[in-house]
Amino acid sequence: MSTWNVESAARTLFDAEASRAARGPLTDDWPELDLATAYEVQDALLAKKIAAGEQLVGIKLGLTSRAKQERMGIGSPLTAWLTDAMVLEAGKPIPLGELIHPRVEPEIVFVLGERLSGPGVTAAKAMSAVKSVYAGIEVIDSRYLDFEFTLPDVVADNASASRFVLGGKEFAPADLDLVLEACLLQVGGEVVDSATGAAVQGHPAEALALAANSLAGRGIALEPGWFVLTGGLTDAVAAEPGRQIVAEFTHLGSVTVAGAH
Ligand code: 0L1
Ligand code: MG
Repeated sequence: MSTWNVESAARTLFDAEASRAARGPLTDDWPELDLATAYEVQDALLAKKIAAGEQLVGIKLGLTSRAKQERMGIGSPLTAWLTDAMVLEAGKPIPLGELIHPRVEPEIVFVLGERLSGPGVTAAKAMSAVKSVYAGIEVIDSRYLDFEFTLPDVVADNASASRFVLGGKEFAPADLDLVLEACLLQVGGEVVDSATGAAVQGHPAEALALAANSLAGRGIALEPGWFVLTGGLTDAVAAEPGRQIVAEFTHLGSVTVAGAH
């Protein structure tokens, strides 16, 4: 019988992040770890962050696009927590010295104006709860060696959440067609990937509805003011010292990050 439990798994992942020491997947040691228990580990990890002084500021979805699902070899979207410690101010370098092996991906980000509570949330209902839309970049940093994990592993690890940056312009949802909103991902001045908002579950509002309905299964509603990262539009690219990465959107504007030297 396994000696692992929710508390020991959460402690292990919390310590791995704090000490910048990647480890093998939890499921190598705890093969019985299932999805429901993995979300309990994720919640216990959040509790540790809050006990350490962080505040909950929203949620992220992960693996909502085919590009991300194919790259990570996992076909199911997932949700995870965002805290204020993950906010990277625009123009600030990615603090590589605090991270393990960060990667960068472009995202469409919502800020909620109303509470959103499943089940039964449709994309239209989800969109009506959105106050603002932003261009965004997420910096992910798996606590597992080489970003290799199963679905329960990555759920337990808070979906590799690490940092996120918002673009400088706020948009009303009614002013945008997010299905057609295009994004070019540029590294060092060269376009390396592109996608439109349709890449995220057909429409980023579908991802938001998915999050509201899946969190409802755990008795959780999405609160006004929360950020919602709807998931990487493209595959992620590695952050390196001085390497400039730009997510340039058609209407949302552009977001630039660079790894600290
Ligand atoms: O890429 C990963 O580490 C998987 C989880 C996060 C994916 C995402 O944020 O879209
Ligand atoms: Mg992401």
